[in-house]
Amino acid sequence: MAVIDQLEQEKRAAAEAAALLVEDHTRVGLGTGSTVAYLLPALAARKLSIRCVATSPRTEAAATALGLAVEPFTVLDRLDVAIDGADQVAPDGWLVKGGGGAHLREKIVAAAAERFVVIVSSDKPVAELVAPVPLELEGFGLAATLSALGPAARLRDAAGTPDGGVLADFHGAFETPEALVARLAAVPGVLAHGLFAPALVHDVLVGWPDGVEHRRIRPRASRTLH
Ligand code: A5P
Repeated sequence: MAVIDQLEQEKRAAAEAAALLVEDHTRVGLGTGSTVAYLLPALAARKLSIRCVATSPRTEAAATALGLAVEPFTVLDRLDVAIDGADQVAPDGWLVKGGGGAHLREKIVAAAAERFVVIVSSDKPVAELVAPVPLELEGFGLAATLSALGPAARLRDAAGTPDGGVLADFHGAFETPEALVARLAAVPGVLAHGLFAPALVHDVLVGWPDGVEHRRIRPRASRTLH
């Protein structure tokens, strides 16, 4: 089988396994990307009574077209579960996300969820995280922000985000994710970065050629039904 086809099968398998984790009458955060694209039909097929929020306009459009009830993320204060892809997954649960430019909303949704489930194909687990790390920058003072970040930060050739942010990537080396998080936090114009700490991550479902591996990163919080 071609490598691309194999990876697509792995994404589908991880996404379908994640769809089975969603319980009826819950609030669900929907991520963004090609792996989540397999989640949406699998979730819709279960015909659950769930309330969803989407991390991007494209996920919202796809989910709505499949009959999932998507609402703006303005009223709900907590989610029972959020499911999303990732660009890199480290053994300790650190993630790089944002290849699709939705990392600000994705992090807000992940942080609001009692359980954050990451779905990836077998090319995403890495020994340690490496650049590029996606950034979302404030347009006001953009040149000053880029100057503060140094030459390792480069604007992405992409449209701005739905929240008015400017997409960029950090291409430099970093010792640890914690060190880069601290460095980015010191620059006020950085609205978001694609480093997700293990404290946000409960489960990682990795699709492999012979099945789906379930990595448990942190225990889930207790869930209340709404
Ligand atoms: C979107 O901004 C990203 O965080 C995606 O979740 C990530 O890039 C994984 O995307 P794929 O599922 O397409 O690999």
